[in-house]
Amino acid sequence: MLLKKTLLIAAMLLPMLSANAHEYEAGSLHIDHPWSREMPPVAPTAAAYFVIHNNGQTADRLLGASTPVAQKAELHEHVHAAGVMKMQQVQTVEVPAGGEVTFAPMGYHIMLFGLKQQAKDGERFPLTLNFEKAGAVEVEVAVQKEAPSPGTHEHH
Ligand SMILES: [Cu+2]
Repeated sequence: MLLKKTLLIAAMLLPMLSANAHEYEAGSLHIDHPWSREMPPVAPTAAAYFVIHNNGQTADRLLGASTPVAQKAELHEHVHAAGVMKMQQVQTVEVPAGGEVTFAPMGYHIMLFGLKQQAKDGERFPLTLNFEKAGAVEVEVAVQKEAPSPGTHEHH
């Protein structure tokens, strides 16, 4: 009976916890709050966002990404061309020494194609980011309805 109650509370807390910021360290890289917007179940693609800080003395480079939930993951950017917004694939994204790169809606993003199913608000899925120097870094992408509010998080 007590165990049942504990499990119930854990199940109630879980969605709240996953809405919180989470972060990852890999060498001199710090990856902040990977997230993805909840999409309709029929949507063929999704996008993942995060911020990469490089606290090191040398630049690193994001070379690609992969996830078991999609057939293909590409690095994309949004570009303005003749007044039209479109997105296109980029081969690599540099993370400058002592700098940061933001993946966010209307900017850089990881585009996921061939999803087996759309994740729902409160769920998480694994994503592996492949860096030139830091190597493969696995993060969990939090699925949420709204973009995370900026500035909830302090950095040095
Ligand atoms: Cu895209």
